Amino acid sequence: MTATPLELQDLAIEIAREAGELARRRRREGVSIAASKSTIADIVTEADREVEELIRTRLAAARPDDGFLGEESGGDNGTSGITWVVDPIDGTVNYAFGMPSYAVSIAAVEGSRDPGEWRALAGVVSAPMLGETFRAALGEGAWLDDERMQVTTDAPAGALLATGLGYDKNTHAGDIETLTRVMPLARDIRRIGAASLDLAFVAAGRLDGYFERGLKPWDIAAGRLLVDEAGGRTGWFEPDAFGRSLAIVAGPALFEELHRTILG
Ligand code: LIP
Repeated sequence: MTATPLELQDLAIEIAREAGELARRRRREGVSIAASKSTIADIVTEADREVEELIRTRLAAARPDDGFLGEESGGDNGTSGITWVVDPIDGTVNYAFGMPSYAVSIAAVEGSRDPGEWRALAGVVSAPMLGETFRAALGEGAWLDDERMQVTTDAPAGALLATGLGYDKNTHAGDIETLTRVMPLARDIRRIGAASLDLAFVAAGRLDGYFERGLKPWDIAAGRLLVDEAGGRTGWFEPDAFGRSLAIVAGPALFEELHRTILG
């Protein structure tokens, strides 16, 4: 079943908005933590599971031959060569604490299931509490409502950067040391708590750049296409001693500076 990137994008928008509404409704009714994952701080709520199930069901009905890779329910290989990579609620800790910075992230990719190698065709990041849906289709630009997004190209007062510290306490000292080295480039730092939104905000020029170790494919699948289509650069680099790949995201010049500063 073939489809253009724009058709895939439109399907993702429709499903992401419905999923976002479900997440919002469930949050109003009260959150229950279903389990901890990699560490006690790394949680999954009942809503994460329910929202992923909704997305998976809708995608399977619309495109039964495609593969699926989701944060909560794993994956299966399809036969079409297209895989949907889904984070039902990116920013689960924000969600659980009642913070508005969470988003549904849905991407359609082709080729490998490895984020360093796949080709993204469409990506949507929908933030129900912000009332915003960021979207991109390969070769069609990145958009927020009717506005075409564009990454920043200079930061005369220093770059407004975002980063994240993962859930594993053993990695915090190293990440803080990296942050110390990056600070001379920075105007200030933000920790938004949802990687998909960090990427969407770089695409929209609300942030100049972003870097974080230990992200998962579903955290960044949609957001990377937003940044690429907004004229930025995204890199996914070799894992560190803890097995955590490094994502660097920025406009072209700042990307080089961050790369040099973090990886030497
Ligand atoms: C989270 C990210 C967050 C990052 C965490 C985690 P989740 O995704 O978006 O920014 O620091 O490591 O991956 O678990 O909320 O979907």
